[in-house]
Amino acid sequence: MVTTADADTKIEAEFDKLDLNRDGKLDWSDYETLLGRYEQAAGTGPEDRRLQALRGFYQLHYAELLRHAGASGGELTKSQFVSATRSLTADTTRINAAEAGGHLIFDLIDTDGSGVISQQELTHYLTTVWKIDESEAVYNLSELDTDGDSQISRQEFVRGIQFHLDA
Ligand SMILES: [Ca+2]
Ligand SMILES: [Ca+2]
Ligand SMILES: [Ca+2]
Repeated sequence: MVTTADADTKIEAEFDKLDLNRDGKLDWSDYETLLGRYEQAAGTGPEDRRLQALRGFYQLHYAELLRHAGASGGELTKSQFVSATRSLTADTTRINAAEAGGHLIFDLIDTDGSGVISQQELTHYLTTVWKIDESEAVYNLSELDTDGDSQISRQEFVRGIQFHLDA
């Protein structure tokens, strides 16, 4: 059983990940930085439809977070982000953000369009977008690869991402 405190710790870690300029606030400029990294990882330009879809997703998701936080300005503090994420996760009248985002991100990581993510594709994504170490990327694949075939299927990825965010 996952406690509320555990869930909050995960959401706080998510905030730290997203606050890319490390100013303790989440605003749209952090998402722009993130989208720029996705563009770099994809090796394409802003005309890439997968990137456009991801931008649209983040815009919608961020607007929903602001709405749930009751934020008057265009930024969120960490505590506002935590409560807004919890309330958004509980809001079943909206799309399942983790699932929708997971599919879009999968499409971008699977650069050769094979329908599965290889270790090479995952490492490229994680080191470019999230600036994590290659060894950590290897660990991440083993975490997501539930059937042990050394690749991540779409289902494994989307389920893994959801668990990561919702649990
Ligand atoms: Ca920030
Ligand atoms: Ca692939
Ligand atoms: Ca697998």
